[in-house]
Amino acid sequence: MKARLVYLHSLRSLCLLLVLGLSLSACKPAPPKASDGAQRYEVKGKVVSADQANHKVKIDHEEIKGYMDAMTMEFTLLEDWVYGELKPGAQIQATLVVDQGRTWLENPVVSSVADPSLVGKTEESGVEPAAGTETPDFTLVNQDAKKISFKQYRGQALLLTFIYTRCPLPDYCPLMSQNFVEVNKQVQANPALQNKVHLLSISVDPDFDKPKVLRTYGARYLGSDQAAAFKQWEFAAGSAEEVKQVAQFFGLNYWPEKDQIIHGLRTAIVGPDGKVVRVYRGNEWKPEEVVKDLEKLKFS
Ligand SMILES: [Cu+2]
Repeated sequence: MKARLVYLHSLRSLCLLLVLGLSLSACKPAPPKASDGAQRYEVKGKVVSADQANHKVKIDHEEIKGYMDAMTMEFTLLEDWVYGELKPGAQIQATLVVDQGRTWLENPVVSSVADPSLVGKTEESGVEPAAGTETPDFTLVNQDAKKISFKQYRGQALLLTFIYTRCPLPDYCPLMSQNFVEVNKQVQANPALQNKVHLLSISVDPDFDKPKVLRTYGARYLGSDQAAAFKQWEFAAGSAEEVKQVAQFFGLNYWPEKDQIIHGLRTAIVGPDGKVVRVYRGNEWKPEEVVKDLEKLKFS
């Protein structure tokens, strides 16, 4: 899981670094020429420290398949241009070349994405509303650029969660959306819940997640009959202030960092009476659990 995560982070900065790498290639010291017998391994890990003068970077790396176990060690890295990016905690991915007793890193891809453990920290700080708390009539803007307000869902259960479309962490927003797909499937297949549950994914990145972006994102998760599906499951943002208010109410903290949003996770059921039923923290809740909670609700 961790490997996938680093990989995705790296992909995001790959293009940028390629451009940067090319434009600066004139002043880049040439890495040693590897012989035909050189072996190459993928290294992924976290930068511990970097020493540009000596061209060394200390990396807390994952297992290097076929070469060594996970550990913290120093590697030779000759590309000067990359040192500006090598802040402690940055994610790094590179190819380790082992050639006639010498080793060095090639093709480094660095992402200064905040440490995913930061995301975990945001989980602890927010305070959720207690069950029974009346939900204010928040307003947002959905994927069709239509204003929506929480009151319009009265009479139905509202299952909401927070995401943002560019989220690169598979265990976070993409998982929430995948879970919603599953909940929605079970709800539609359940006569007691069909048409009684409305799903709402709220973006914490309203500057980027305009209606069109949300619509495209939603379409990825909805079935073929999208017109009907968007009626059951909306994707919304709004002004930064509108989003903030909803998030704060549900105890969700988030803040932008570079082109990412550092955020916790909150998923909540608001009952047909507009009162909070339950708030799930983090990413460990299961679709079945939510469906069970939905089944306990009384619909008039
Ligand atoms: Cu996310």
